[in-house]
Amino acid sequence: MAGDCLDNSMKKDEQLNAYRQDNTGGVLTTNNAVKVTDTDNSLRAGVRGPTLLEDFLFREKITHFDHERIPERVVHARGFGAHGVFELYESMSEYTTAGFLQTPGQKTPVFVRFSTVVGSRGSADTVRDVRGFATKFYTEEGNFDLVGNNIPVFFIQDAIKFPDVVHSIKPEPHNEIPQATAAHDTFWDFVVNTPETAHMVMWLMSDRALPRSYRMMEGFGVNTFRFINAQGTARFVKFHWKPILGVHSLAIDEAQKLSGKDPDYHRRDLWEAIEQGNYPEYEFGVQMIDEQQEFDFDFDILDPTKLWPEELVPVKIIGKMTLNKNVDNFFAETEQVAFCPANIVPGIDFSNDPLLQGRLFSYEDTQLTRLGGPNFREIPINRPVVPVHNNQRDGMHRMTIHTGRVSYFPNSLAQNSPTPTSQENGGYARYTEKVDAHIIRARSESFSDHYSQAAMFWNSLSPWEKKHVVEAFHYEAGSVKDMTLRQRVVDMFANVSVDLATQMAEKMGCQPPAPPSAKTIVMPPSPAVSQANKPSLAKTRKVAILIENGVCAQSLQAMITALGAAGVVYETVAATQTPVQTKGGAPVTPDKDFTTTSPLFYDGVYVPGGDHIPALISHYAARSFINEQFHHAKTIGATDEGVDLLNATDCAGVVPAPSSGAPVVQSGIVTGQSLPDKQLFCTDFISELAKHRHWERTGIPAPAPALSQA
Ligand code: HDE
Repeated sequence: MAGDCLDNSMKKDEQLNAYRQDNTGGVLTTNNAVKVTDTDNSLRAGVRGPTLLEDFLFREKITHFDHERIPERVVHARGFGAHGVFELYESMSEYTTAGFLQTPGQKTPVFVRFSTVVGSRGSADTVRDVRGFATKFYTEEGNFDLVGNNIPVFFIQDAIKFPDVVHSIKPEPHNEIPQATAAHDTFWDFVVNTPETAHMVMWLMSDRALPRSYRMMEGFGVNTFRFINAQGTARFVKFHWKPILGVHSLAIDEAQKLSGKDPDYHRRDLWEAIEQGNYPEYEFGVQMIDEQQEFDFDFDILDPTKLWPEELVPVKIIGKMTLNKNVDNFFAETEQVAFCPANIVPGIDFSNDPLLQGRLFSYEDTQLTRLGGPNFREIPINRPVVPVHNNQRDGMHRMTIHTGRVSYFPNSLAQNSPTPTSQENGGYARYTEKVDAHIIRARSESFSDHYSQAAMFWNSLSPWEKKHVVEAFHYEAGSVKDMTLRQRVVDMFANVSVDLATQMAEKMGCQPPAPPSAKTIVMPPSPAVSQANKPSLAKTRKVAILIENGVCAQSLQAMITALGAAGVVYETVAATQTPVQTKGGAPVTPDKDFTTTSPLFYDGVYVPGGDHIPALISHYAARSFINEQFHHAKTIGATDEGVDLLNATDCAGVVPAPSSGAPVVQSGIVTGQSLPDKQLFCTDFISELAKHRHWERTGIPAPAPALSQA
């Protein structure tokens, strides 16, 4: 029995079962369940005559279609969701009474929706943007929504400014251009006039805003919440998700090209990983600060433009979330899911973080319009897994049929039920925080330092991360047409780093930055903010193997076996999809050809030796494949004659001379010649692949691939 309570992982799935419908094998009917004889021809007066208004089959089909769309989310419109389970590692009963955080091993079903913020529903996945990371925990005490982002801070300190920041970054209103990007005047106009944006803009210009995969990004609750324990003791808390695969990003050029080659790149990546059983995993962590320590820091712990450096306030890892099931229906689940930071459970509470306070109002408000009325919590994906009893009634799309005549409280006719309960019996009670203040429209002085943490972020980055930040400013702020604004961007970011601003000025055609004007404090670097310090694994990476007639079967097979054993996904790629004759083995049907795939879709490429290399060298698409992999800093491997292909590309001069004894590795390029132990080569290739990218190689924009210049 106790074991049953611990494992609620399937409870949401079982609940959804009641709503799932498989039409396979069914007879076509109307929504009234009347069987349909013909769904291809309207009812008309004579085969060439007018269509009749009485045709209810036609009317129903068209009317439903006409109303298939609902308003997209005003922000975070483009997203992708998946089901999963959260498992607790250790009891948090010392800190919170939240039921799902009590017993080690306890499992809670979850639904997660990842998103971009700015783009509309049909925009591309790989744009430079913040990513939403929203999780609904279906707990035994009701739904707890952790509606976070992949960046730990936010642009503004007060929610009343949210419409302003969003209007500035969305496409400009007169012509609705540009889509899904900050690279235009209105955004930077807002930034230079709103210094509190500085820290978040630094993160937005960093590689964090170009994730390689939803599986490889951190999540942050951003706002400060509270944990409350059974004794009523409160602690401030921030929530974190840490991906097991580490935090990794795309190159700028790669991300921009991917937007065209595969606008669904992140969706597809997540969908395929789950279908393949490569379930994405994220550890759940909390940072906690005692109420007595509220004022012990150089920053205000309620200010959402500040993070709590992990070196000062360690992240305590308390559980793990595994995403293990794709949705059955995108609209019913991912589009209709409604998250809200106000959805909390006993043991978790809000703080006076002014951004959080405003968010508590906005989500439900926007959902009333988006989901058509006050009953959206009855939509299957939004329903709690525990019963709901109250006196709320009626409204658009009400599903529940309440029996009885009592819909008010207090009452005698139903013995005062449904009845409120005490906190001891699991009732939610707000932390009895003392508030003694004057009503005022003003910001706390403790929120006025906008640059110290922005500088800390910059100072904590590795050299290649800094280089990418400069390149990002170059593209994003360098796209601003108004030169006065551009100069103001340069001058503003001199408050973060004069070195950064000087590099920006050179690239953006501006004057050297004005001396910093803001007062800052020097904070020690925080290694935790740098992606260079995160785990990096080969597992679930994707590799292309270039083949043609004459490819060495032994080398090909050795690599395929090694990649499979390391959990690396691979595809063979050739000029066409006609089976390829191998040297010394059976024919192989290529998984993809140069037209149906792109080097952008792979983390690495391997070129086995064999008699096929002259054919590959003569094929522009094959050379271009290697060039793109090279310029996007990806792992490249070649054995025997395969090395000749590398030397016929931009890699020439950087390719390590292959040795017959052991593989040679240089800047992520691995070569080997007639190796008796092919496993040795594969091991080196895979360990280079695990490094994600070899950024020291980037800087030269990759040439655009042409497909058929033989
Ligand atoms: Fe949101 N945000 N937000 N936000 N937000 C919405 O709610 C809002 C903020 C976040 O996958 C909207 O249902 C205000 C911070 C995510 O469905 C809206 C402020 C963080 C999602 C809204 C913020 C977020 C939203 C639009 C105060 C990270 C997508 C559609 C400045 C902690 C959830 C909707 C999903 C969505 C308001 C700031 C995360 C308009 C007023 C900070 C992940 O209600």
